[in-house]
Amino acid sequence: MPQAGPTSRLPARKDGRIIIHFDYDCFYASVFEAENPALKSLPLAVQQKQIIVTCNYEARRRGLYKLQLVKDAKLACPDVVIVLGEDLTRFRNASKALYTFLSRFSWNNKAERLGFDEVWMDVTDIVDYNIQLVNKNDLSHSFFNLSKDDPTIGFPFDASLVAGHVIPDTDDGLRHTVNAHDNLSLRLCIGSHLALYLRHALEEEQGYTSTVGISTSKLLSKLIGNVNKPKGQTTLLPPYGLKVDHDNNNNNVTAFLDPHEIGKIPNIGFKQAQKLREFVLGRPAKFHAGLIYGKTQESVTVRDVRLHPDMAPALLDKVLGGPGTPHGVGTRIWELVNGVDDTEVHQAKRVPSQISIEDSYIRLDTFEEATKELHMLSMSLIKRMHLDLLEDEDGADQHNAPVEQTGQTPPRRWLALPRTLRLSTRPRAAPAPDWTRSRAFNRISRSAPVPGFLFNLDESDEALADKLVHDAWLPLFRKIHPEKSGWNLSLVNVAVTNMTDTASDDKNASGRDIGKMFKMQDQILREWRVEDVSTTSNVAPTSPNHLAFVDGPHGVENECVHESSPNVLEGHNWEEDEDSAPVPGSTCETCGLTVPSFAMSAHRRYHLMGD
Ligand code: DGT
Ligand code: MG
Repeated sequence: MPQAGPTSRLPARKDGRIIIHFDYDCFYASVFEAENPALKSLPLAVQQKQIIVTCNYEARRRGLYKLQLVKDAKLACPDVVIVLGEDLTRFRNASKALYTFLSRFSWNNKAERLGFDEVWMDVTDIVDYNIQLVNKNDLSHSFFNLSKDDPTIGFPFDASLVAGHVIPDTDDGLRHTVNAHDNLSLRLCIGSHLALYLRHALEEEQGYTSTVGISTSKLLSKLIGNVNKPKGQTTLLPPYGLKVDHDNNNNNVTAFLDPHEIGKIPNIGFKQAQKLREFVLGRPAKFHAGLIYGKTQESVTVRDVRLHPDMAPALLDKVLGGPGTPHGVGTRIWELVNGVDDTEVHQAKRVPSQISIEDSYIRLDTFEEATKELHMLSMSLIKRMHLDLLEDEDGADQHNAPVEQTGQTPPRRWLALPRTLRLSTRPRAAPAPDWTRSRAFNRISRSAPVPGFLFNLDESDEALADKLVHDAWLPLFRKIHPEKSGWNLSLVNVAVTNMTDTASDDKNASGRDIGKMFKMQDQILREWRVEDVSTTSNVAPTSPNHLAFVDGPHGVENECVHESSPNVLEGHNWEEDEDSAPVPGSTCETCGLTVPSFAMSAHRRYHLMGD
């Protein structure tokens, strides 16, 4: 029996934190502009395959938009400058540099990236420190301390007025005046000034503009930021209210969230949103109509779900449940539609939990071609390993320490050592007798221990890649595809996973001295030995479908799921970052393009608009 009444079970919202969410404006285009500022005044678009993945605001002013077909973009704006964005290295590096820049302002190190272009910072400690220092009788003449140790580091600010936009809007369009005796109001106001400072610092010192949201959770800060794009910031004002009521009196959180289409709520996945639409409408939602955000009768809002009769976690469990559904899904969704999100902003990770490189192919069906592709992927993998997992002996990591002008590479050491290699392929299904081809999403994977030579820094990348292909990838490949021909691959992914941190001094770390490590290599590798794992080995298939390994939210591997599992392509997940998710990401069911996981929902909307 579902528990009764939307007002009877109210999730508690903790408003103790102040969280800032950053989304860089037209990120890929901005990376090219930062490299070549002359591009700033031109309409600039970044192309991947046949799609404009993003464009700068000059291009948007001239009618271009994200995820437009290249041919349409050229028609709309014949003088558009198009740059190729297939190689993600420059975006990854820019993303890391910006993240490092922002993290330096953090005191508690709680700065977390989502994909390449979003960052959350939990600035509760900085705000709480500063609130003690403001004079409540003279808020306008405040000084923001950016350091606890040095009171001269910071900036003057007016703590009586929130910086930037607010929701709800002020009636007179003027800046919102803070009630000095409302603690949450003052804390959010202090957070808004820090956000303004950081936004300007990002622009002036790094050349990137951003769109920022300020609230008390990851969910609310991300969504409120979207309200004023680009180069804007928005604070969700109190009262946040713990009471759910139909008219949203005294509750700016539900008043703000309620009009959102249910599929727009981060962490509510694509298929979950479809189930919720169906449930509220009482009939299957028309797939296409239901997904054009805010424009059709199929649009089901947060309010429709939240205030549905009998709405409660147990009912949501029933609506969303099924095989493979994570435990507690009903409670989680119930909380989200009520604006409750207590998930933490994770502390910065020094090293990724896995490094994964992949490419997709129209046709890859010969052993020779596969060998060539594996070599290319290995070269990228080795370069990424060196960038992300090595630091100079003096402690600078490779992103901040380009090779010296002298050409001499300073001595380097490994920050972390991956223990497992994983090869995945995605075969295309054979055509049916009528020559139609069903779309295949299932990957097949095999794993093996990382061979010790991969950590040898004296060999060239080329030589290492060659050895890796012959000693590791090809044996795994033959296990996945024992036949010399007869297959056709749409994707190949190579990855190193299962990182062992060598940088910390605790007793679990393997020690950071690479010289010592090589001496101990055999011993260490024996300890790491991982048996070759087959995707089908630990779960008996219940259908003729292949089983595939997918990457879990924490870069967890070797989770077996069916091709049709609802979790494979579910929407945004806070826990996912660009390093732990395979790059570029998941496969679009419609066009087969590989899209970064964080961008998948936007990509799907693109198809729906175009169809
Ligand atoms: P914004 O935030 O609206 O000013 O524009 P962007 O370009 O920052 O867009 P955002 O934040 O949705 O995505 C960040 C980057 O991710 C973007 O610059 C390009 C890439 N991206 C976004 N959507 C897709 C997609 O569907 N496919 C691919 N391949 N890349 C995408
Ligand atoms: Mg962006």
